[in-house]
Amino acid sequence: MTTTITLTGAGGQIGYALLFRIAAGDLLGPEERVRLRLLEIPQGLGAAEGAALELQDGAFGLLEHVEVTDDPAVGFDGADLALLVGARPRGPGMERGDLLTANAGIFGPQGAAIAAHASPDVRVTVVGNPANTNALIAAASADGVPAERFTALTRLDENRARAQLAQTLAAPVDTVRRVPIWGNHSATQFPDVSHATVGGAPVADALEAIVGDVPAWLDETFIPRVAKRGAEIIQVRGSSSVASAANATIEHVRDWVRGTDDWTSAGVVSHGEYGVPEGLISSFPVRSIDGEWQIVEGLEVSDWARARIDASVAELVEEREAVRALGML
Ligand code: NAX
Repeated sequence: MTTTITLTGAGGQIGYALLFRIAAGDLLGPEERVRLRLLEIPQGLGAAEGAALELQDGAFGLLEHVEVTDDPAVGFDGADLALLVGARPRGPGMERGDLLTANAGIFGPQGAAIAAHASPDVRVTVVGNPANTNALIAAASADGVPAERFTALTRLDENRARAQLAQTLAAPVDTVRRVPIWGNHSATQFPDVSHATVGGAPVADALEAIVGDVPAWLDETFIPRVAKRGAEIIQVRGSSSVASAANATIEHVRDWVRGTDDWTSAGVVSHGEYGVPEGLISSFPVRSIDGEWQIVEGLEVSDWARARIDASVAELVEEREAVRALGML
């Protein structure tokens, strides 16, 4: 079998980190061949073409074909998976409204091109920021494609949260499970340890033995550390997260296609679950079953957690209102 994968922003940093892992079979396994379509803007074509030359030099057995283009109609032609990584970064003096407008101008037309040219069961993952609202705009512009086919990446935030917990508990990271992210991929996100387990036992008990006052530790240490990890990476590394973002993207798409054995996190369309207004693309605890994300329902949400979920969802509502006010939804 061969899967056609479109990657936007293929000439950028995360694109460069993603391409070689996809070609090596990390996304779809060692049996599935891939066709890559690299969509860039004219200024990014050289970098994408260079990456395509290096892909050729990798002599990857699973890689059938690579096409580089700046035409969305060509870029999304027959796409089974679309990874929307390219976005307009916030430049000096740019207001939030300017950022939303610039990105609406990218994700609206890309959503329309996906509807017109991609495979009917295309799965879209938005990485480019503001990821949730960009996914909302793309979904709204993709006539005939169900909104469930559009998702935003919050897996990196979940991985950061699990890694912080593992470090605090001195436990292997793969024994820390069920740490969903709620809301927006932004500083308001809520990494939720209420249902988390370590080695199958509740994390709360283990945490109390180590940090003492768990609610204070969550508010003052854990939540800000996870929510501001992107800024910490920029400060230490001198540039934003790249390989960890590519890794999370691989895990998100792989789980969507192949299924999960436990919860994870993804920005998916709300049908009103947990009081999140219908139509927003919000992060939830999710499972992937038969190739579809399903929101984990029926979880008990404390008043403390509720307030944090509501704050992040309020930001998503504001972003939606701002895009609507610009006439872009
Ligand atoms: P780079 O600036 O290195 O690359 C972006 C690439 O996108 C550039 O090559 C640019 O030419 C291209 N591009 C811009 N507009 C395009 C369009 N209309 N069509 C096709 N390509 C286009 O950024 P990079 O470090 O790769 O980050 C990419 C995006 O990921 C940014 O928006 C960033 O904020 C976002 N991130 C999202 C994360 C998440 O967890 N959701 C985490 C990592 C990252 O911060």
